[in-house]
Amino acid sequence: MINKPTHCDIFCTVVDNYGDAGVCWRLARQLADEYGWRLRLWIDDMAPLRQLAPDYAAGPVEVRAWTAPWLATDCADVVIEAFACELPAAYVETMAQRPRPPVWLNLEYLSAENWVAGCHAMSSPHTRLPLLKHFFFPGFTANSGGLLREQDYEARRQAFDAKAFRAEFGLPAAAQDELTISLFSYPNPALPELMRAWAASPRPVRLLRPGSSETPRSSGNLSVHNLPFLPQVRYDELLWACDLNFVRGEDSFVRAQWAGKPFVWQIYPQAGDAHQAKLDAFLAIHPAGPGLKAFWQAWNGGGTPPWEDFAASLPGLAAPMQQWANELAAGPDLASRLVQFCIERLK
Ligand code: TRH
Repeated sequence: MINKPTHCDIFCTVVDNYGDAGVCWRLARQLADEYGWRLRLWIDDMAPLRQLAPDYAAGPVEVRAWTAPWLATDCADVVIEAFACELPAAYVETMAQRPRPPVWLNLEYLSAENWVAGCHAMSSPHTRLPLLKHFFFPGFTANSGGLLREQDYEARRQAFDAKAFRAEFGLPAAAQDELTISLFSYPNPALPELMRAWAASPRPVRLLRPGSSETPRSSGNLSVHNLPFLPQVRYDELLWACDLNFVRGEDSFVRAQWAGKPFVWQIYPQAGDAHQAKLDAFLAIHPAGPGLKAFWQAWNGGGTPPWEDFAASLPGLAAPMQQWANELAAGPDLASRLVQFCIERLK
């Protein structure tokens, strides 16, 4: 009888960009670091991981290439398939051959939509084998799977030295009224107009673009700097160093919330505008007022983002953003909910 799961396999297929690898790596690292689980991360494309975690080979997670055809391997106590990727058929057979089947989880995408609470932790039996798959939904409420957040997050944030960070990347010390902004976005037709608004802004705007290969074009009151694509642990530092963060997708969106600073989310666009419901659902639960909501809607395809109004609302956003982060952080994080979920099923 297994009392404590110690061995976990996470399977990740990289669909595009960094989010699939980013979420899987973050979870794998946390389960290994904080719970002492023996982690294998099976991933079908190493390229994003090399950027997110250049030192991934140093452990504690064992990163394995997910090859086709699949090479037979033993099966873990806990098996996590990320974002409904399909496990190798031979591995599933191995799962079914264990005297006690593993806890099998499908880690889903994050959404603030109401239906998440009803679907989180639901199970579905395998059509042929004696296996049960559970759906694990990240989310913002107590009856969801929660959000990824490391136990040492607050300590790292407290220890962060913004001046040293700026110096390391060759940025001048922040002028008194400067607005430092980070920008991580999908191609966005609203950006050129926003850059014009920044150039014409009465306050100096310093725009930091991690991982950008575009020629930086400073003009008027806008200074643009390209930064390297930072290792994942250091991306938090960039968010802490800025007054306003533009983020996208899933993982950077969550990190911007932990940073407790004003942020603008560009949601991952889906066919048929399916993402709009997801955006609306988050805006409905977020406490920031109409200024932020109008700007976000515009940034996500709803016209020209009203920069002047939004800039005027920024000082008033500091408190609600931090309060939102505090409220979310008061609940258990995703890894601890997941561990608890597995322990209950392996008793
Ligand atoms: O890269 P993303 O757009 O990822 C995705 C994918 O498109 C995925 O298919 C989709 O399903 C998902 O979004 C919703 O955005 P995301 O999720 O923010 O992932 C980016 C990761 O890259 C995140 O872990 C933060 C990290 N990052 C760094 O580590 N350093 C950097 O310099 C930057 C800019 C990001």
